[in-house]
Amino acid sequence: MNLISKVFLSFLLIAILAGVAVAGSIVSNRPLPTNRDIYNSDSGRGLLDCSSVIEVELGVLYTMDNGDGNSNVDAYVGCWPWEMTGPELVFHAILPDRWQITLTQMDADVDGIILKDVCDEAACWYAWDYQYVWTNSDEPGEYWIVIDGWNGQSGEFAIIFEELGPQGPACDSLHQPFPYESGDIVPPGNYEIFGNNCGASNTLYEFCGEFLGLDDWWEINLLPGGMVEADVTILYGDCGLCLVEVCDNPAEVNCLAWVDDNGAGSAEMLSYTNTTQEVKNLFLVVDNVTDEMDACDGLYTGNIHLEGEAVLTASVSWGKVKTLFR
Ligand SMILES: [Ca+2]
Ligand SMILES: [Ca+2]
Ligand SMILES: [Ca+2]
Ligand SMILES: [Ca+2]
Repeated sequence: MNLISKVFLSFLLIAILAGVAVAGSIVSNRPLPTNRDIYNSDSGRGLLDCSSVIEVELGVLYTMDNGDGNSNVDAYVGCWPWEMTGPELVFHAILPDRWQITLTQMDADVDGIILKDVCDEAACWYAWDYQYVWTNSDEPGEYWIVIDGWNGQSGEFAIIFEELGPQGPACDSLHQPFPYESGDIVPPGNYEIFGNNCGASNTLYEFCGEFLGLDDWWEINLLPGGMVEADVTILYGDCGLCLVEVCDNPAEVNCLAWVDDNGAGSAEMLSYTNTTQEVKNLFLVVDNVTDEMDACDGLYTGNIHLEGEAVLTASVSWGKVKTLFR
């Protein structure tokens, strides 16, 4: 209940505050506060110490301790429901069109609070618990990023600010589900997959089910007679699956199968048998069912079950694939 509540609330906050310009991966076992006064109160404005901010250089990993900062702000009113009674460190950044901030917790549970245009806790634009936060539309500008300790905590953390390039076509960002070398025959079996559709592109939104969310792509080359069965769950969102034959031109994807039978948090399953005499170059598309273009709900898990054989004809390097598992 706690996890779901937090995620739900977090995305509600995103929608209210940021117009879904920022997509984040917010996952935590931390319970929601029982005292909501801190979230709704008027107290705690204008207290943030902006006199000694850390100037950000893109691409540099900062390993720091918020215990070196002052503890002036306990609440980010109307923006983040948790009591942030630990000390604050404030970063100042001029960010490019598309960017990503990665926060790694080490000794303590600190959170990131993004202030836009002005260094004032009342200007809270977005906040997140851990991992990375990135933009899926252009949001250049001047930001202050506060690293504050939840529940009085302080300790070491690492943070890096990076520029994201423009989103490429799906063919540039394929995942390979099988742990083999290019050209190997892949034996029957069950292969686990996981990913995060936030940060993916939205290549497929028509022609194969109307799936407006961001979509993540997996490549499967099926030998004649081979059968593939996929089940995938977007943990906190509504999953849709497509199986298509082309990754570079959405208008020619030739949709072989698609499914959206169940709601948020539930698995979707589809299967396909290659009844031709040719190797079929297939792409499993994990998509997000949403009313909003380019929305995403993040983490997903699933399985690709193979009967008969596939062959790995990797069209992208493992290096590129690995970068997707940041
Ligand atoms: Ca604080
Ligand atoms: Ca945290
Ligand atoms: Ca889509
Ligand atoms: Ca669904």
